[in-house]
Amino acid sequence: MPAFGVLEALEEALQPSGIRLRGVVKFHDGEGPALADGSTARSVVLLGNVGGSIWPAFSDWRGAYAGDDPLDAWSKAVIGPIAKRLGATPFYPSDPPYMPFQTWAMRAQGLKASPLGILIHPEYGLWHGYRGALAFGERIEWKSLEADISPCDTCLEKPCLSACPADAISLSGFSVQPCRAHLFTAKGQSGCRASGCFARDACPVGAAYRYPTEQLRFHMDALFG
Ligand code: B12
Repeated sequence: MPAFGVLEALEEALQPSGIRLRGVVKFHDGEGPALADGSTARSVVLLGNVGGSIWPAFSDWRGAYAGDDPLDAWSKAVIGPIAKRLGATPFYPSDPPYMPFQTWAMRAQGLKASPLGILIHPEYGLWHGYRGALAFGERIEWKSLEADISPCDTCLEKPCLSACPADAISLSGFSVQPCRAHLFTAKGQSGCRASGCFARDACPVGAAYRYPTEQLRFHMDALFG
Protein backbone atom coordinates (compact mmCIF):
# COMPACT_ATOMS: atom_id res chain seq x y z
CA MET A 1 0.00 0.00 0.00
CA PRO A 2 1.47 3.41 -0.89
CA ALA A 3 2.26 5.67 2.06
CA PHE A 4 -0.29 8.20 0.87
CA GLY A 5 -3.69 7.29 2.27
CA VAL A 6 -2.42 4.91 4.96
CA LEU A 7 -3.30 7.19 7.85
CA GLU A 8 -6.74 7.94 6.45
CA ALA A 9 -7.42 4.21 5.93
CA LEU A 10 -6.20 3.45 9.45
CA GLU A 11 -8.25 6.14 11.08
CA GLU A 12 -11.39 4.95 9.33
CA ALA A 13 -10.79 1.28 10.15
CA LEU A 14 -10.07 2.04 13.84
CA GLN A 15 -12.95 4.43 14.33
CA PRO A 16 -15.48 1.91 15.79
CA SER A 17 -12.91 0.67 18.34
CA GLY A 18 -12.10 4.05 19.87
CA ILE A 19 -8.40 3.41 19.18
CA ARG A 20 -6.85 6.63 17.86
CA LEU A 21 -3.79 7.55 15.80
CA ARG A 22 -1.28 8.78 18.39
CA GLY A 23 1.64 9.93 16.26
CA VAL A 24 4.20 8.76 13.74
CA VAL A 25 7.86 8.03 14.47
CA LYS A 26 10.18 8.45 11.49
CA PHE A 27 13.41 6.46 11.40
CA HIS A 28 16.68 6.85 9.55
CA ASP A 29 17.56 3.95 7.27
CA GLY A 30 18.45 0.89 9.35
CA GLU A 31 17.38 2.48 12.67
CA GLY A 32 13.77 1.27 12.91
CA PRO A 33 12.42 -2.02 14.25
CA ALA A 34 12.53 -5.11 12.05
CA LEU A 35 9.63 -5.69 9.70
CA ALA A 36 8.15 -9.11 9.00
CA ASP A 37 10.08 -9.26 5.69
CA GLY A 38 13.44 -8.73 7.43
CA SER A 39 13.96 -5.11 6.35
CA THR A 40 13.81 -2.24 8.86
CA ALA A 41 10.89 0.14 9.36
CA ARG A 42 11.06 3.73 8.19
CA SER A 43 7.89 4.69 10.08
CA VAL A 44 5.95 3.49 13.09
CA VAL A 45 2.38 4.68 13.60
CA LEU A 46 1.40 4.69 17.28
CA LEU A 47 -2.14 3.65 18.18
CA GLY A 48 -3.83 4.14 21.50
CA ASN A 49 -6.58 5.44 23.70
CA VAL A 50 -7.41 8.97 24.69
CA GLY A 51 -9.37 9.07 27.96
CA GLY A 52 -12.01 6.33 27.98
CA SER A 53 -12.22 6.21 24.16
CA ILE A 54 -11.77 2.43 23.91
CA TRP A 55 -13.90 1.48 26.89
CA PRO A 56 -17.33 1.08 25.18
CA ALA A 57 -16.05 -1.10 22.30
CA PHE A 58 -13.74 -3.12 24.57
CA SER A 59 -16.48 -3.69 27.17
CA ASP A 60 -18.90 -4.97 24.49
CA TRP A 61 -16.28 -7.35 23.09
CA ARG A 62 -15.14 -8.57 26.49
CA GLY A 63 -18.54 -10.06 27.33
CA ALA A 64 -17.86 -12.93 24.93
CA TYR A 65 -14.19 -13.49 25.91
CA ALA A 66 -13.10 -15.94 28.58
CA GLY A 67 -9.30 -15.96 28.16
CA ASP A 68 -6.43 -14.12 29.88
CA ASP A 69 -5.32 -10.52 29.25
CA PRO A 70 -8.55 -9.36 27.61
CA LEU A 71 -7.35 -5.85 26.71
CA ASP A 72 -4.28 -7.20 24.93
CA ALA A 73 -6.40 -9.84 23.18
CA TRP A 74 -8.93 -7.23 22.07
CA SER A 75 -6.17 -4.90 20.83
CA LYS A 76 -4.75 -7.71 18.72
CA ALA A 77 -8.20 -8.67 17.42
CA VAL A 78 -8.78 -5.07 16.29
CA ILE A 79 -5.30 -4.09 15.09
CA GLY A 80 -4.05 -7.42 13.66
CA PRO A 81 -6.40 -7.66 10.67
CA ILE A 82 -5.90 -3.97 9.84
CA ALA A 83 -2.12 -4.44 9.89
CA LYS A 84 -2.47 -7.35 7.49
CA ARG A 85 -4.67 -5.37 5.13
CA LEU A 86 -2.24 -2.43 5.10
CA GLY A 87 0.90 -4.58 4.79
CA ALA A 88 2.25 -3.36 8.15
CA THR A 89 4.10 -5.23 10.91
CA PRO A 90 2.20 -4.88 14.21
CA PHE A 91 3.79 -4.46 17.65
CA TYR A 92 1.96 -4.58 20.96
CA PRO A 93 3.06 -2.90 24.21
CA SER A 94 2.72 -5.93 26.49
CA ASP A 95 4.47 -8.41 24.19
CA PRO A 96 8.05 -9.27 25.12
CA PRO A 97 10.62 -8.28 24.13
CA TYR A 98 9.08 -4.92 25.08
CA MET A 99 9.22 -2.42 22.29
CA PRO A 100 10.12 1.14 23.39
CA PHE A 101 6.61 2.58 23.19
CA GLN A 102 7.34 5.51 25.49
CA THR A 103 10.54 6.41 23.68
CA TRP A 104 8.60 6.26 20.42
CA ALA A 105 5.84 8.46 21.89
CA MET A 106 8.39 11.00 23.10
CA ARG A 107 9.84 11.14 19.62
CA ALA A 108 6.52 11.20 17.78
CA GLN A 109 4.61 13.54 20.03
CA GLY A 110 7.26 15.42 21.98
CA LEU A 111 5.82 14.02 25.23
CA LYS A 112 7.79 13.93 28.48
CA ALA A 113 7.64 11.59 31.49
CA SER A 114 5.71 12.61 34.61
CA PRO A 115 7.03 11.61 38.06
CA LEU A 116 4.72 8.56 37.83
CA GLY A 117 6.63 7.17 34.86
CA ILE A 118 3.61 7.72 32.61
CA LEU A 119 4.08 10.27 29.82
CA ILE A 120 2.06 13.41 30.34
CA HIS A 121 0.16 14.90 27.42
CA PRO A 122 -0.66 18.64 27.48
CA GLU A 123 -4.35 18.01 26.73
CA TYR A 124 -5.05 14.46 27.97
CA GLY A 125 -2.76 14.63 30.98
CA LEU A 126 -2.03 11.12 32.30
CA TRP A 127 -5.22 9.72 30.76
CA HIS A 128 -3.91 8.07 27.63
CA GLY A 129 -2.09 4.90 26.64
CA TYR A 130 -0.89 2.83 23.73
CA ARG A 131 -2.62 -0.26 22.32
CA GLY A 132 -0.29 -1.07 19.46
CA ALA A 133 1.97 0.26 16.73
CA LEU A 134 2.14 -0.42 13.02
CA ALA A 135 5.55 -0.44 11.36
CA PHE A 136 5.92 0.39 7.67
CA GLY A 137 8.81 0.27 5.23
CA GLU A 138 7.69 3.61 3.76
CA ARG A 139 8.13 7.06 5.25
CA ILE A 140 4.79 8.36 6.44
CA GLU A 141 4.31 12.07 6.93
CA TRP A 142 2.09 13.33 9.72
CA LYS A 143 1.54 16.58 11.52
CA SER A 144 4.45 17.70 13.64
CA LEU A 145 4.94 17.37 17.38
CA GLU A 146 1.91 17.80 19.59
CA ALA A 147 3.94 19.23 22.45
CA ASP A 148 7.48 20.09 23.30
CA ILE A 149 7.08 21.29 26.86
CA SER A 150 5.89 19.24 29.79
CA PRO A 151 2.96 20.44 31.90
CA CYS A 152 4.93 19.05 34.88
CA ASP A 153 7.61 21.72 34.36
CA THR A 154 5.14 24.50 35.11
CA CYS A 155 3.14 22.65 37.78
CA LEU A 156 4.24 24.27 41.03
CA GLU A 157 2.20 22.28 43.55
CA LYS A 158 2.85 18.82 42.08
CA PRO A 159 -0.05 17.13 43.93
CA CYS A 160 0.97 13.75 42.46
CA LEU A 161 3.99 13.67 44.78
CA SER A 162 1.96 13.84 48.00
CA ALA A 163 -1.13 11.86 46.88
CA CYS A 164 0.53 8.44 46.78
CA PRO A 165 -0.33 6.59 50.04
CA ALA A 166 2.72 4.36 49.54
CA ASP A 167 5.22 7.20 48.93
CA ALA A 168 6.09 5.46 45.67
CA ILE A 169 6.29 8.68 43.63
CA SER A 170 9.11 11.20 43.88
CA LEU A 171 10.91 13.58 41.58
CA SER A 172 13.46 10.85 40.99
CA GLY A 173 10.80 8.47 39.68
CA PHE A 174 8.36 5.72 40.51
CA SER A 175 9.25 2.86 42.88
CA VAL A 176 7.43 -0.32 41.99
CA GLN A 177 7.88 -2.19 45.32
CA PRO A 178 6.07 0.19 47.74
CA CYS A 179 3.24 0.55 45.20
CA ARG A 180 2.89 -3.19 44.83
CA ALA A 181 3.04 -3.81 48.60
CA HIS A 182 0.41 -1.14 49.29
CA LEU A 183 -2.01 -2.58 46.72
CA PHE A 184 -2.09 -5.82 48.71
CA THR A 185 -3.00 -4.13 52.03
CA ALA A 186 -6.62 -3.57 53.10
CA LYS A 187 -6.16 0.19 52.64
CA GLY A 188 -4.72 -0.36 49.17
CA GLN A 189 -7.53 -2.72 48.19
CA SER A 190 -10.24 -0.25 49.13
CA GLY A 191 -8.22 2.75 47.88
CA CYS A 192 -6.05 2.75 44.74
CA ARG A 193 -7.06 -0.76 43.75
CA ALA A 194 -10.78 0.03 43.82
CA SER A 195 -10.76 3.50 42.35
CA GLY A 196 -7.45 3.88 40.50
CA CYS A 197 -3.99 5.26 41.34
CA PHE A 198 -4.44 8.26 43.70
CA ALA A 199 -1.34 10.00 42.33
CA ARG A 200 -2.63 9.77 38.75
CA ASP A 201 -5.97 11.07 39.92
CA ALA A 202 -4.40 14.04 41.71
CA CYS A 203 -2.90 15.45 38.51
CA PRO A 204 -4.84 18.55 37.44
CA VAL A 205 -3.94 18.21 33.74
CA GLY A 206 -6.54 16.63 31.43
CA ALA A 207 -9.01 15.90 34.24
CA ALA A 208 -11.84 15.84 31.66
CA TYR A 209 -10.22 12.70 30.17
CA ARG A 210 -10.15 10.75 33.45
CA TYR A 211 -10.93 7.08 32.80
CA PRO A 212 -14.31 5.73 33.89
CA THR A 213 -14.09 4.05 37.32
CA GLU A 214 -14.60 0.59 35.83
CA GLN A 215 -11.62 1.14 33.51
CA LEU A 216 -9.46 2.45 36.38
CA ARG A 217 -10.22 -0.66 38.41
CA PHE A 218 -9.50 -2.88 35.43
CA HIS A 219 -6.03 -1.35 34.93
CA MET A 220 -5.18 -1.57 38.62
CA ASP A 221 -6.24 -5.25 38.74
CA ALA A 222 -4.17 -5.92 35.62
CA LEU A 223 -1.16 -4.17 37.15
CA PHE A 224 -0.29 -6.73 39.82
CA GLY A 225 -2.92 -9.43 39.35
C1 B12 B 1 7.04 -3.04 32.46
C2 B12 B 1 5.97 -1.96 32.46
C3 B12 B 1 5.51 -1.51 33.69
C4 B12 B 1 6.12 -1.93 35.02
C5 B12 B 1 7.29 -0.98 35.32
C6 B12 B 1 8.45 -1.71 35.91
C7 B12 B 1 9.72 -0.84 35.85
N1 B12 B 1 10.05 -0.15 36.89
O1 B12 B 1 10.34 -0.78 34.81
C8 B12 B 1 4.92 -1.76 35.99
C9 B12 B 1 4.14 -3.07 36.04
C10 B12 B 1 5.25 -1.33 37.42
C11 B12 B 1 4.11 -0.70 35.24
C12 B12 B 1 3.17 0.08 35.82
C13 B12 B 1 2.37 0.96 35.13
N2 B12 B 1 2.36 1.16 33.80
CO1 B12 B 1 3.56 0.33 32.56
N3 B12 B 1 4.50 -0.55 31.21
C14 B12 B 1 5.44 -1.44 31.24
C15 B12 B 1 5.77 -1.88 29.79
C16 B12 B 1 4.96 -3.15 29.49
C17 B12 B 1 7.22 -2.11 29.47
C18 B12 B 1 8.17 -0.96 29.87
C19 B12 B 1 9.51 -1.25 29.25
O2 B12 B 1 10.34 -1.90 29.85
N4 B12 B 1 9.68 -0.85 27.99
C20 B12 B 1 10.88 -1.16 27.24
C21 B12 B 1 11.73 0.07 27.11
C22 B12 B 1 12.92 -0.24 26.20
O3 B12 B 1 10.88 1.04 26.49
P1 B12 B 1 11.11 2.61 26.62
O4 B12 B 1 9.87 3.28 26.07
O5 B12 B 1 12.39 3.03 26.01
O6 B12 B 1 11.26 2.71 28.21
C23 B12 B 1 10.63 3.62 28.98
C24 B12 B 1 9.88 2.95 30.13
O7 B12 B 1 10.55 1.80 30.56
C25 B12 B 1 9.89 4.08 31.13
N5 B12 B 1 9.82 3.63 32.52
C26 B12 B 1 10.84 3.33 33.32
N6 B12 B 1 10.37 3.01 34.53
C27 B12 B 1 9.03 3.11 34.50
C28 B12 B 1 8.08 2.91 35.49
C29 B12 B 1 6.70 3.07 35.18
C30 B12 B 1 5.69 2.84 36.24
C31 B12 B 1 6.32 3.43 33.86
C32 B12 B 1 4.87 3.57 33.51
C33 B12 B 1 7.32 3.66 32.87
C34 B12 B 1 8.65 3.50 33.21
O8 B12 B 1 11.08 4.84 30.91
C35 B12 B 1 11.70 4.42 29.69
C36 B12 B 1 12.17 5.60 28.92
O9 B12 B 1 11.30 6.70 29.08
C37 B12 B 1 5.24 -0.63 29.00
C38 B12 B 1 4.87 -0.92 27.54
C39 B12 B 1 6.10 -0.77 26.65
N7 B12 B 1 6.26 -1.66 25.71
O10 B12 B 1 6.88 0.17 26.78
C40 B12 B 1 4.07 -0.18 29.88
C41 B12 B 1 3.70 1.29 29.93
C42 B12 B 1 4.95 2.12 30.03
N8 B12 B 1 2.94 1.38 31.17
C43 B12 B 1 1.94 2.19 31.13
C44 B12 B 1 1.04 2.45 32.20
C45 B12 B 1 -0.17 3.32 31.88
C46 B12 B 1 1.29 1.94 33.47
C47 B12 B 1 0.38 2.11 34.70
C48 B12 B 1 -0.24 3.48 34.90
C49 B12 B 1 -0.68 0.99 34.67
C50 B12 B 1 -1.99 1.27 35.40
N9 B12 B 1 -2.13 0.96 36.60
O11 B12 B 1 -2.88 1.81 34.77
C51 B12 B 1 1.36 1.78 35.84
C52 B12 B 1 2.03 3.04 36.41
C53 B12 B 1 2.08 3.01 37.87
C54 B12 B 1 1.02 3.84 38.54
N10 B12 B 1 1.15 4.04 39.80
O12 B12 B 1 0.06 4.27 37.94
C55 B12 B 1 1.81 2.81 29.76
C56 B12 B 1 2.27 4.28 29.76
C57 B12 B 1 1.40 5.14 28.87
C58 B12 B 1 1.86 6.58 28.93
N11 B12 B 1 0.92 7.49 28.87
O13 B12 B 1 3.02 6.86 29.04
C59 B12 B 1 2.67 1.84 28.86
C60 B12 B 1 3.35 2.48 27.66
C61 B12 B 1 1.69 0.70 28.41
C62 B12 B 1 0.59 1.13 27.46
N12 B12 B 1 -0.14 0.13 26.99
O14 B12 B 1 0.34 2.26 27.14
N13 B12 B 1 4.45 -0.68 33.91
